Amino acid sequence: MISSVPTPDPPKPDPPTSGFPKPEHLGANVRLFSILLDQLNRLGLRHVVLAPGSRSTPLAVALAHSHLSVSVCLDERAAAFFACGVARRGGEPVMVVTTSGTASLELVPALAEASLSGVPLLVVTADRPTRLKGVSAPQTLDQVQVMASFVRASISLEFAASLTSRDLSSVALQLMTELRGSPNGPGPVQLNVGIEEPLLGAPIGQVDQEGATVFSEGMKLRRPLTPRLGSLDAEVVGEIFRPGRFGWLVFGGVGDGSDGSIQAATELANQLGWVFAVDARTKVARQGATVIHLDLLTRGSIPIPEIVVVIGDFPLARSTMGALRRVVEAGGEVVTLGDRFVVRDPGRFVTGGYVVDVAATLRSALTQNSAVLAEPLVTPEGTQLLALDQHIDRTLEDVTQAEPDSEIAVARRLYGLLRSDEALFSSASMPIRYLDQFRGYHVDPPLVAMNRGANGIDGVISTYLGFAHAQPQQLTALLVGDLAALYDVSALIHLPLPTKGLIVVLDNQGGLIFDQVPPASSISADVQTAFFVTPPRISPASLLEGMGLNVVRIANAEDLDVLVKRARDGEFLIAVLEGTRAASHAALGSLYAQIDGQLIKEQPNP
Ligand SMILES: Cc1ncc(C[n+]2csc(CCOP(=O)(O)OP(=O)(O)O)c2C)c(N)n1
Repeated sequence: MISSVPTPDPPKPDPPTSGFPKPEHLGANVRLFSILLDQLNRLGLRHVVLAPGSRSTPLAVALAHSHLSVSVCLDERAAAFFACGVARRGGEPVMVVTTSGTASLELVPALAEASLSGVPLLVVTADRPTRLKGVSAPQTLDQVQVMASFVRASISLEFAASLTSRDLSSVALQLMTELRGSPNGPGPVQLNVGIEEPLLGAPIGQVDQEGATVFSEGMKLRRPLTPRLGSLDAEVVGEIFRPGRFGWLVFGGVGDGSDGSIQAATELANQLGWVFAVDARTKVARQGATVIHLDLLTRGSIPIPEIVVVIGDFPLARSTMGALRRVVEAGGEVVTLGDRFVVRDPGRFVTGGYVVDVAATLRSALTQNSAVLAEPLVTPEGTQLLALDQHIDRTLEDVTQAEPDSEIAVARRLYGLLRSDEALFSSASMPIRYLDQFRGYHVDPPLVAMNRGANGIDGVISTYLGFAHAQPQQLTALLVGDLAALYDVSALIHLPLPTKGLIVVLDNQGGLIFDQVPPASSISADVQTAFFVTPPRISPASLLEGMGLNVVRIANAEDLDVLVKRARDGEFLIAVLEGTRAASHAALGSLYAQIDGQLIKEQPNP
């Protein structure tokens, strides 16, 4: 289907019948791209985002006649982030198509995000043919080099009559292989296509019958190379998950753990008396041994484990990173397990890492230990941390009940209201910190996601819209700061809007994060405001209202209840909490003081 305006699912126009030739007869270039699309579709491509242009004409025409789902977006930066969002939610590769020149360069921020967070984004950039490179031909620049450090692979093709459907089938296979399973795991890939004039290509019939005119009907489906990982060696598993020592299993950004890793980690932590700690982006209902406030717990002097096994992303919080460093300084281990050949050691203290099938490794540890353990172990450290975690949650509940108009209360309530079939996208900065630190226990939690690869505040709304587009039947919400919202507000002009959507803007008049980072205390208030916080000239609520969107100013967290229900019933709403930086900063300060007080009170005397 085609969506060129911000509506969820505009109808696909009927393919031209009388008066127009069929797409495969429009010209050789259209036919070539149709063959490639067909092959990619057979290998799993379903969705394409197109940014209009001239050099890309045959690609657009082929798309218009394809049976793929196509969204159209003028702004290439937004188009690429949108595609990233669709791919992130759906797990399958998504293609974004641009014309030549600066249009192609606009893809770079989303490519960086896709590269760092392992999203299979296929960027197709139309280009002038090679013979017109370096001779000042208009709208011609190096579109390949600029993307080189972010793509897993880059393929350059010239559309020419000598290309056969067999070649294109092989190119499709190569693209899918790189998108899905190159050694560094899924990630972005570029296809740069040089296109000669006439743009639609030579009239069909005049081209070589052995070449482009051979359509892909009946071609046998081939399979992309797929890396297969196994479990870690039994001996090493036995050494890492040795009963009798205290450890933490720390999961970051693992999603719903559909590979079974979350389930296995829950059971393993329970079996060994370890702590299983998860961030907001790891979807685990509170079961037995799960700690959700590790970032707050590590602010106090809690018992440090002998070993920490980190799966996925490392924590954002300085307090937790400090605690992990102390583990190593005390002679313990911090070990990473992951399914991609990527170095994960942001604090430069990791003592070992393995690229393995994580779920299989955790299950193998469970099996080994169940042979030697008659019943689950109980450790005093594990018991203490779980009790503290629950204590912190009660404090958070009391504080947010008492101050329901705070950003913390709004973030906590939004998370609490959403269900496991729904999703919450978050911007970087304070929104994800609120969710990581203050979200509260949830027996049926939503999927939480963000652009964590590069932590950009650009493209947040676009990615959210793509994330929502991939699951139109379920409500998808966004929690976003005022600057991140304004940065990408044009996405709401160009991209399809969700059928069931809720954007919650925390308008604290600038970047609150800059008050929370250590340099803030040494910078004068004037410089801090003008050079870092940058309060916007326009309030997001008025701007969004002016754009004709359905904006609701909320006064407190409870106002979200009815908005979530309305959005769930099929509306797209924007809720704005208008406050001040000073108030939010003060609320955070007093909450941290209370929690730190609790942690000290709860500690046994040394
Ligand atoms: C593209 C990009 N530019 C700049 C930054 C640096 N940065 C990080 S957070 C932030 C301010 C965010 O403000 P807002 O969205 O209002 O969230 P708040 O800090 O108030 O939670 C900026 C400018 C970034 N991460 N990405």
